[in-house]
Amino acid sequence: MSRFLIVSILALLMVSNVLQPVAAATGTLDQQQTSILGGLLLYSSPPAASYQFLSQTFTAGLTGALTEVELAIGYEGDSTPTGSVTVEIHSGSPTGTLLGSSSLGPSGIPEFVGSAPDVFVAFTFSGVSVVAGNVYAIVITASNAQYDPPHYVVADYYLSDSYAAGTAYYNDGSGWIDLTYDIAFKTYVAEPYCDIEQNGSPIQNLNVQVSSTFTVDVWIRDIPAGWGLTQFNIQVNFDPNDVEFIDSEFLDPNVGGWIGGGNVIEPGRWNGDAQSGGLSDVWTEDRAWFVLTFHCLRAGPTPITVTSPPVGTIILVPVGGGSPVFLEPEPVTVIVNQFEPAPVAGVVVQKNSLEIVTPYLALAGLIVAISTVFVIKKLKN
Ligand SMILES: [Ca+2]
Repeated sequence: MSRFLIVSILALLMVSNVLQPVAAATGTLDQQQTSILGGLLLYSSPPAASYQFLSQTFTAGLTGALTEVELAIGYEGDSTPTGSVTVEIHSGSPTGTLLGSSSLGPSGIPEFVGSAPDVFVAFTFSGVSVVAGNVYAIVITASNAQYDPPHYVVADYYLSDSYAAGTAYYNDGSGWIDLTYDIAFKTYVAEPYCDIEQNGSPIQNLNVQVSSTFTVDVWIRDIPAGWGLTQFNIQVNFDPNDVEFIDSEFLDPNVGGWIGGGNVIEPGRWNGDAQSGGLSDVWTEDRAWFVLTFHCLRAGPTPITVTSPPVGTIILVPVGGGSPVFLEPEPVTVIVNQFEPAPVAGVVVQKNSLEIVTPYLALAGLIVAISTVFVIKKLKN
């Protein structure tokens, strides 16, 4: 009988289902298996003459940045282990491509008493993207952590297939062996979302002087590493009684055969789209793609909402080829507060038509050129 089975069977004697959350995670809870009935020993005796490494596969339910993996992990024994624990994310299987890793030293992993650890410990990640429907492996290794106590234990739900979309593995040097049951884990994913910013900071309100113009720059930003933009479709909705659309410009990158354009397709709705010349001509950097110019018609608040159309149409493909993902950020709205200009030289300036903009601006010597930025972000705070 191998050592991991010994640990699991001992742990069966005491059942634990008390789950204590740690500090609120960044991102949305995606996949989880939180039943605990035992534990698997995690160790690597120096100089790694013997070891037992662990893995749990999962199928992502959300597309975005994997921000955290939580494991119910702890140590037991009379003293603190000296080794650290590393959690890696691999694509497909424990031997698949390494996507990222996160480590905690002994001080970051709590002691437990009883059958199995039941406190979930967060391992944080950056730069790891997951796609809904794809399988990933959480690979858990320990450095300089011994078999004898004090040692690390990772909680599991012994002998039950409690998570259908993945499985636990162990590796003691003879390869990854499917345990057919599951480790306790949680994954958190930050989905792409829209943001409206001014000078780099998110805003909900924008103050603009009536009869002035303002611009809306449409950016797509924070494209995940390893992915490229190949096509997108964005709409900007506004009240044509409050603001007047003047024009929009497609900011052609002049590489990759990109074509794009934008128009008002119905009153109060501007639609812009662009696509690369081919799947190998993807765009990977932060970039503004359109600039829209509006004219304020009358005083008062008015919403401007940026959306992606009903079907997810910000399309990314893996650099080098692969299946596309279709991102669909939630709409975002900014309230434009249009205010009356102060009288200039004792004359109340007229408003409400485009024609007066130029003389007014010339007279007052003022121009309100507020650049508002629409971005697709990877991480939600
Ligand atoms: Ca399973």
